[in-house]
Amino acid sequence: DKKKPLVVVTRKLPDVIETRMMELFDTRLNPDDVPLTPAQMQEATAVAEVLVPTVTDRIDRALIESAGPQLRLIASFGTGVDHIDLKAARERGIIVTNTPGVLTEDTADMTMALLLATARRVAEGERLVRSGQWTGWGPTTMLGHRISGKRLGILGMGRIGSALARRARAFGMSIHYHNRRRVHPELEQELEATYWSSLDQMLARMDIVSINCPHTPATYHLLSERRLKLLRPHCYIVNTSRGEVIDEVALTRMLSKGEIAGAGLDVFEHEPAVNPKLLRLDNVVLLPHMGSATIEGRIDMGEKVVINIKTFIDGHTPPDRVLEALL
Ligand code: 8YV
Repeated sequence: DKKKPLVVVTRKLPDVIETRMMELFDTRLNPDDVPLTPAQMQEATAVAEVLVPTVTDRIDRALIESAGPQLRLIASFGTGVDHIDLKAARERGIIVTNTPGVLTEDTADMTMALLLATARRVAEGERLVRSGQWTGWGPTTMLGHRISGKRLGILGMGRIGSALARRARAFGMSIHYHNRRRVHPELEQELEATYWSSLDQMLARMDIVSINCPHTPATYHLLSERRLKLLRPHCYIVNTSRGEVIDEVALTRMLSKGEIAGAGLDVFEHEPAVNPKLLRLDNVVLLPHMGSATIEGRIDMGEKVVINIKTFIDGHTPPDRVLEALL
């Protein structure tokens, strides 16, 4: 009877997933749900055959190079893989997998929620009622902007971008996008989406811009200060991708000066730290990275992790292997 492989999980996962993992593998869980310290991560990678990290774990080159030779698979619980040094993993022959697809709809829903909350001042209104300072309805108070008939510019037309486009279409918005590659004509037609090969030109013409691309070296600060300045002052920004895609300091400065109308942010450059200047602004809606946070989604993600590990252990290529070239 072959010894079960040691799987080390860095964060608390849904109970059903943890139970399944315990059945299938020799699993070491983290019941406290406090992220492992760097020393604990070192210890984990020294013994694990399979590591199951999340977005809060930094799997950098130093950690990968100091890992024991038994580490063969990093089965990340999440879709974004910017916390993992893929090149270092490849050089060590370590396979990396993620959990794409199962959080697409949830993240698109949250993007729509943030878009609406930002343009229609939902969070601000809620704060007003809770504060006890609400003096009653007024014809010119708490006015936001209509979203129907407006132009939504989607930066990154992948799975989540397309799911957002479908929702925004139903809200009467016109869809525009920038992507490295133009999407399939059939998809473009279905979404009635206009492709902009020039990001700069698109930015200058949108009413709302949503970030839906992954964070890679190529997208780091893609919305730089120079590009943010191309936006018209009534434009809103929504980000459910990664904070690093926007220059947060420049964004904060422009939001305070009213050079951008508002922002709905689910992600930040230095999570969980949030620029204190952002906290003082009323024209921003700030969420604690909860784009994919549904009970159903977390179970789906966990099931994907289990399948990836199981397939790998059975000697096959796991279905969600991440290849650097495709990012
Ligand atoms: C998760 C995410 O919260 O999947 C991602 O890329 O950002 C979120 O869905 C996180 O990844 C869990 O590891």
